[in-house]
Amino acid sequence: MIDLYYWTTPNGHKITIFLEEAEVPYTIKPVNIGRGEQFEPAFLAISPNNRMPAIVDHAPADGGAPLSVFESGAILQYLAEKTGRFLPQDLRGRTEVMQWLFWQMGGLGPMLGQNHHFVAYAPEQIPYAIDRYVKETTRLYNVLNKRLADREFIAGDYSIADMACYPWIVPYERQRQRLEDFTHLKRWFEAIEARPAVERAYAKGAEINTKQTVDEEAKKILFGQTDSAAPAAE
Ligand SMILES: N[C@@H](CCC(=O)N[C@@H](CS)C(=O)NCC(=O)O)C(=O)O
Repeated sequence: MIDLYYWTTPNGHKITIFLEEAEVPYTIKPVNIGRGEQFEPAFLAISPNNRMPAIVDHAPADGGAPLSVFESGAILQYLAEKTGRFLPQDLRGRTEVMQWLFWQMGGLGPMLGQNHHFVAYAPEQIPYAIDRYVKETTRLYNVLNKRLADREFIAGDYSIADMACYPWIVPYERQRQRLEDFTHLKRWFEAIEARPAVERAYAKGAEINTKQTVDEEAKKILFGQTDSAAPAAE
């Protein structure tokens, strides 16, 4: 029912986690971003920002033509609304989940992405940049740790907010963090890691790609993008 345009990165894993948890039938369409497949016109037609993940729903609720969605937060929201799972319907519960989902999309993801870039991928080690993003990562981990001090999951029951945050904590060592320093975050992380659907999601990823995504060729593609990488307006 759902085509998932996917590669094995934290933003990709968010969606396989949801689909496995909700047991929605889906087909993975691999988009090898390290080889430039995100620039193929057919993919850009559904994801104009040349980023995965994206989905195409062949059976949308309105019964109309196939519907595509890009941006992992929008995809999680769409799938939650479609299935009625992992997003409360009452005003307060829903608002709670959505604000943490947006926190992940606007803060945790982008900042930890910069951490990965300057710690692991940048052609030179820039102490100022490394320090800035490692410290910001620690600050965000602390925010999540505090949030989890008196609750099992980030917002009410297990939700799309947890699914959005978890894959970004998986590379904690590379982000120069120690989970032992964040007691509540560690407990939450280990509980999600042990969920069968999460295990299945990561196993699916391992079937698609066993190599490191960012090799030397990928660096040229991913980090050499200029304004001309975006398709020009007609
Ligand atoms: N805000 C977007 C970010 C997606 C994103 O950055 N995807 C990366 C991999 S994690 C990508 O496709 N990169 C390809 C590129 O940079 O050309 C989302 O959450 O979906």
